[in-house]
Amino acid sequence: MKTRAAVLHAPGEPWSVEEIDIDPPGPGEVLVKTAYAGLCHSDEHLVTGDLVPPPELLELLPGGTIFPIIGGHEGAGVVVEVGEGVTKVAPGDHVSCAFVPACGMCPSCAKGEQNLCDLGAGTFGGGMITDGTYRTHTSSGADLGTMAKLGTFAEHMVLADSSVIKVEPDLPLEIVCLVSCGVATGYGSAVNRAEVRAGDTVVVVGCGGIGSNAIMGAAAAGAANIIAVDPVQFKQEKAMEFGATHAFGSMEEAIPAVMEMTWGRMANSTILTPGVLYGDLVQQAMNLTGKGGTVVATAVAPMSQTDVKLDLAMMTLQQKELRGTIFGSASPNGAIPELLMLYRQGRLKLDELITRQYSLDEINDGYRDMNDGKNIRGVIAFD
Ligand code: CXF
Ligand code: ZN
Repeated sequence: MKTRAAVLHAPGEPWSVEEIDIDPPGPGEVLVKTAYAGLCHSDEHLVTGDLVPPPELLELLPGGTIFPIIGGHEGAGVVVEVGEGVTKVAPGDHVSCAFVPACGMCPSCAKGEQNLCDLGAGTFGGGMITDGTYRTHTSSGADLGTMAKLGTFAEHMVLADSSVIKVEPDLPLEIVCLVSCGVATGYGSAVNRAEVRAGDTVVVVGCGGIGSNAIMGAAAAGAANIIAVDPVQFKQEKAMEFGATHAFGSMEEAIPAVMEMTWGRMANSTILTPGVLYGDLVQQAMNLTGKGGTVVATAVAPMSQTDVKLDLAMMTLQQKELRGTIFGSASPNGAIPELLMLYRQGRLKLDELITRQYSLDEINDGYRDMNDGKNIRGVIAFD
């Protein structure tokens, strides 16, 4: 059938909203009518080229490229049709999307680390998780890839059943959308990866769609001091609404205050959630973090970047840790229902994350607003 999607044909180009062809779901797949898609910075990383694999990796992919690609890896919708053998969901079910699929059977899934599911290895390039072929095609018949095996910037999606999580039908689908990347990633960065404990001092660097949730995660874990760092005044103000206790424009400016509030011991953890993670931010985060503390690298860094500024001797001598995280180190099938339960109880301010809704045709306006620092989260609302 025909549907509409925002397609990126090459880095540096705008999103092209066009009619595409979408096939029926194959075995183990589901057809979803998209309700909302989040404008996360990670899709912008495709536009800037930061998330485009380097040539030595690209040449291993079928066709040697990830383009053209349907963007979007944060989304929610309603199941329309299921393929052969699907028992996890049925038509009419409301689902959240998982940008890391969970097969439930690989060693990572079996150990409760679904965010590291072996199926996630093929997030970039190639076709469906199920059989490697494509369900989406341009109007001229070329295969169309999907961001993180989802492609939520489309009115319809054909997804592997390992990429969807059934949710309660009375929950607002825009909220079900947000938990699919930003909320889970930010909240989990604090709760699971930084392992924030009651009484901790936590610094969150970058207070957009991910950092705002890291602040809420730190607050939920009982942090005593939550220091928000963002150059944009509006984001600092929102950070205080989400539970930050202090806000500063830069890491450098935050240093004296963190020193004073911790009697010189510095933060237990610093969580890096800026729009782009550059290597020179790591040592700045280490400087804010005390002995035995943890720096969590959550934001996506350019794939071509291999240099990091790091005082390795002090990291060793002060027993600090630098930790990466994907999906907030949580299991999508466990975390998404939990986060939605906290929302239902009024313990997570998720409505407040959405700054503005856009139509699919307005997607480039949405990303311009994100880049201009106007949005905590913009979402595309489908009909
Ligand atoms: C990203 C990481 C790269 C794949 C898509 C999701 N994480 C958060 O936005
Ligand atoms: Zn994201």
